Amino acid sequence: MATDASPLTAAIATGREILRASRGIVILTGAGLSADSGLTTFRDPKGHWKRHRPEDLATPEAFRRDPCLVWEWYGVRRRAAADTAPNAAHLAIAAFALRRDDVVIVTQNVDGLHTVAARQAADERSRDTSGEPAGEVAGELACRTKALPIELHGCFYRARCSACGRCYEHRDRIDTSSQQALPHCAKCSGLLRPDVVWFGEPLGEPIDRAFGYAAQSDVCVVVGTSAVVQPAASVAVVTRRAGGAIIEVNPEETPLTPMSTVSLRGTAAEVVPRLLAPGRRHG
Ligand code: BJW
Ligand code: ZN
Repeated sequence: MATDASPLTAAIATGREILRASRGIVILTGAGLSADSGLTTFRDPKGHWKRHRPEDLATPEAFRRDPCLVWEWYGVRRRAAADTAPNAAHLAIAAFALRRDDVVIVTQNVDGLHTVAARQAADERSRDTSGEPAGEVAGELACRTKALPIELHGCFYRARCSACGRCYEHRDRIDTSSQQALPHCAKCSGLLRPDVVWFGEPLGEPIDRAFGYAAQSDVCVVVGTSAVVQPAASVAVVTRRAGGAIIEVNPEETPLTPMSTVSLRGTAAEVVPRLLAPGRRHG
């Protein structure tokens, strides 16, 4: 019988074996995961930072200087995310987190696609187990929660008051024609900003939680991040320093490659479903 003995297939088999023998798995994701849903990354040749300066769009100073420009950029990105869907890698990650009880998803992405995938995977799973569509029942909600990510850099479907800090779910179209037209706080009338983390801002409680899980995990699976932005990239380093393994999924090398146990050179949608698929001997 012919076998597919490509180096990638062999490396995926090694990765699966590591996962099978592991207890505690952190999955750290970045923009490359959503590239397979058609969203733009930051540092690739067609990435945001090749066309815009981060200082003009992703710092608190930029927002103070020109909030209309910053909201405009987030408006464009929100529309792109709303017009797409989780890809096979998002769905495989969510299904994996639902199957096991020791998986934590940590994302730098602000596009909400992990959350959409969590809902889809939970619906799928409860259809499989009960024969009925899940709907908004408590069990399905509890199940879906297992596949919700720790969002290190926030979420662009939330807005936060730049004066009082109150947070709002915010999916409406944004009128960027003037500062007065931008969304304002219902409580104190302060200007709302996207609830995301810009350069120079602290990541707060989510990074502490992510580091805590990373330190106790046997593996960190790193998908689609250039791993140049700190402290997010250090989540994988924490697992490695605690004696765990890193499995990297990325078409390109990154600063994490030299410390990775397995490097899977392919796209997220191509590799992750194969890495995380259920198997006879796989959790
Ligand atoms: C695929 C694929 C496919 C493509 N499949 N893969 C000097 C040295 C070190 C650190 C610093 C420094 N100077 C300043 C710092 C700190 C700074 C930092 O890290 N800067 C470096 C860039 C130099 N960090 C910060 O400022 C952070 N805060 C902080 O440190 O606070 C300290 C503090 C403490 C106490 C008080 C006050 C402060 C905050 C960082 C915030 C990052 N924000 C952004 C934008 C906002 C969110 C948003 O709008 O989206 O977050 S920047 C941008 O980069 C975004 C991303 O989440 C983040 C990471 O990018 P990511 O996901 O890795 O994407 P790319 O494009 O870089 O990589 C894509 C990868 O996918 C590539 O590798 C491709 O090969 C791959 N790929 N197709 C699989 N199909
Ligand atoms: Zn307010």
